[in-house]
Amino acid sequence: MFADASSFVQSVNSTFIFIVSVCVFFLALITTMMIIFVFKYNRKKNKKAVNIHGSVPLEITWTVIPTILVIIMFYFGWEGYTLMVNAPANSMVIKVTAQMWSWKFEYPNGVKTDTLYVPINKPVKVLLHSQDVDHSFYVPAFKFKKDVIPNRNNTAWFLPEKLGKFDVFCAEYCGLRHSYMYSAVVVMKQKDFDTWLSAQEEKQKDNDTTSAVKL
Ligand SMILES: [Cu+2]
Repeated sequence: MFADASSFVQSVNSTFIFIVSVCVFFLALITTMMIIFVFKYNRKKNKKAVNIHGSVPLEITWTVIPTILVIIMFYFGWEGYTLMVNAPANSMVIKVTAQMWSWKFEYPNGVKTDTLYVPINKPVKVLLHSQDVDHSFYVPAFKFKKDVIPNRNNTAWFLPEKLGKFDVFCAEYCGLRHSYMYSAVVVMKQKDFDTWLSAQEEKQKDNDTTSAVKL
């Protein structure tokens, strides 16, 4: 959960921890108060019920504190969101096509793969297309998720900061084999990536020629 596999991980984690801490704090506070009140205002000790008719300081307190807290949560969310939607100009553009029930990735030189390969420390902008129904491109290790909707061209970006192989899931229920719709993103050194990409280009060119000859 805390592995910094992309540049978004830190900010998403700190926002998440902040929200969970606030929730846990209030859960503990309210539960404790409830238990105390159950004993303190027990019917045996307080034979006659008393009504109170509002309290201005109390009303202000429980309006102002939650308002401030949700504004802080909104601020963190908004800041993270604007960062996630604005891809840097030097991003490598990869077309991602989702269909029931697989992913296809297409690189600037036309190479197509089922697994996503990217170089480390280089921003990657994804152009998301769906051929059929709603899907969602989700890389948990990158704290990255974006819906892939038919007839709508969503874009997003991420910056991989750790070498390795990470899961890619579809995070939008898209039919019977939705749970099989997974792939992987492999983060490589720039040099290895360049070698891999040109090798793939050669290979796919060869395949094209062979299939053309067959025809
Ligand atoms: Cu899907």
